[in-house]
Amino acid sequence: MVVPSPSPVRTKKTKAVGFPPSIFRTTTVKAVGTDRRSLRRIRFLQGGEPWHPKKVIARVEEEGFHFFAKPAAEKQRAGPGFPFGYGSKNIGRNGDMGELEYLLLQSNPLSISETSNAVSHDPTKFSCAINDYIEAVKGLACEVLDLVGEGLWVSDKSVFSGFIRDVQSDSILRLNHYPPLADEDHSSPKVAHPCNKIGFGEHSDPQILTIFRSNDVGGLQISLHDGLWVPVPPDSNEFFVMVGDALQALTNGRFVSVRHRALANSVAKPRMSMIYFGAPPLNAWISPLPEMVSPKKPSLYKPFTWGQYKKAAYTTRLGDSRIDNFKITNNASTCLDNLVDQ
Ligand SMILES: O=C(O)CCC(=O)C(=O)O
Repeated sequence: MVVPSPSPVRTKKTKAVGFPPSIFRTTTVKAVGTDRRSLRRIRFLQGGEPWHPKKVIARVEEEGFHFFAKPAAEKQRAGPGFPFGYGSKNIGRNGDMGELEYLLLQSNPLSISETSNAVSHDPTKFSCAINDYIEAVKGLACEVLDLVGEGLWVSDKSVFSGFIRDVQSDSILRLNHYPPLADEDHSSPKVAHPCNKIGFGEHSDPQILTIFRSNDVGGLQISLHDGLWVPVPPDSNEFFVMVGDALQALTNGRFVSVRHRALANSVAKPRMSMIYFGAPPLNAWISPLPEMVSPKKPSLYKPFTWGQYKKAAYTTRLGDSRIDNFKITNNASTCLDNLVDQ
């Protein structure tokens, strides 16, 4: 379980760590965002004892590397990656490609248990590792979201986390594996030089909140408002928290989803990221909270269900700005109706 430190949220302000407001880094000792600037300490406790996220992380990492090391034909048995399971290079079904392979898992234990049979020779070990990790990062996501609710002074501070805590939540876990790219001539040994090939294309996450972690191989980049790409230094001891499109809509644009991408891996060591996407149930309605709307700041987004948003997202390319299709503009209803009726 993740519990907040007892220090009051608005008295402990620390300067953000160089990232824009839509991405925060957090460890057991530092930093999660409560509003656009303030950071707050989080202690990890389980049954009153310090919780060691490293053990939970290490088990998933071991399972992931073990799976990705298997022969391609064996991995394919856990496919296709859409909507869930093993995928290689294809991202979604609209032609987006990347220099990676991945495992996409629905976050509920029943679905994980089913997938485990195709993924591992020891399905119980695999599903236990995944379930424990999901529980842990879900707790972290909910904690962050409660702090967001507190920081925004909304009447029910658990309004955001409630979507993810719901048993019907559509949250998912993704393990991305970026094998070292072979040198062009396949002869020289691989060297650690920067690579400009795209591993996972530019996009923002559609869900509410993303809890991102990777091993110590770099690749993740975020886009600043002026379009400049900034590398996020890898740190296997930290989680990165990213705002998703649904949180942008719920907060009426007070929090802005972060555009990010991953470069292909050019170093000899494989890169693996583990990404938890905290999402609402499919039938949950998403619209700016009343507290976020005023005559000066009218609602920017038309109400939609998470199922509608997902369906619309599936019809677009990875890099498209999906949330724009739900903006209230003169022709907003036309856009929305076109997308969700397909
Ligand atoms: O693996 C990474 O570093 C980024 C991938 C990503 O953004 C995603 O899976 O949505």
